[in-house]
Amino acid sequence: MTDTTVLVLGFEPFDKAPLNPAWEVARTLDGKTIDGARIVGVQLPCVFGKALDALDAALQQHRPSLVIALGLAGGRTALSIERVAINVDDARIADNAGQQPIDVAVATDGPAAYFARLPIKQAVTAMRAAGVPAEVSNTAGTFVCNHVFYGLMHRLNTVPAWAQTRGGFVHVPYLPEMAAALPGAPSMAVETQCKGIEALIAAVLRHDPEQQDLQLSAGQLH
Ligand code: PCA
Repeated sequence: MTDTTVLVLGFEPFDKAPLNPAWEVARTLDGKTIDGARIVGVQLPCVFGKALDALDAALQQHRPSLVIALGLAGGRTALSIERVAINVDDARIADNAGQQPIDVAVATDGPAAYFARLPIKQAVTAMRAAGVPAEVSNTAGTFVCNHVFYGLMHRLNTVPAWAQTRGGFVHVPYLPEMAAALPGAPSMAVETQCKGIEALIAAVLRHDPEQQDLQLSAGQLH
């Protein structure tokens, strides 16, 4: 038996879309085991504030060693591991509860930004080695995804219980069935997205947190 739990969070559909690949991946991975670690998939509401309440409940219930939050970024061509979360909500559209905060802090007592607590370049290398398009992204936007990413990193950095917990955020492309209605839009099958997230989780679990991430430039990542 293992006591290592990996929490994979995936948003519910938003902006009138019927599906969100983030949740499709999280629910597909729920219950799997990777290198002895148990995956728990949890859905997040696409609602400012409520999404962080759901994150808090999931952290309390599952006490994970690793948290990977997933969200859709339509238009991306690869799984995008986010490097940095910023302390601002600035919504381009309303969330699923009709809220549209403009230039509001995620946490009034928090710093401007947090980096992901993940070896992001090691993870990109592992995902590509598994045959899945992956990249480092330097912006998670300013909508509910960045809100959750920042909220997650704020908790990992300020709550003693989560001082050793690793975590970060991955934006995922449209599913092919979504892109079929959006001619020209890039997409990735849910099976491929799952394979990439599994490779990321395995790479993070194998990585010694005391060790530096790979020092590779974008051109050297392979
Ligand atoms: N993507 C949105 C919010 C929920 C999701 O899956 C975002 O990128 O902020």
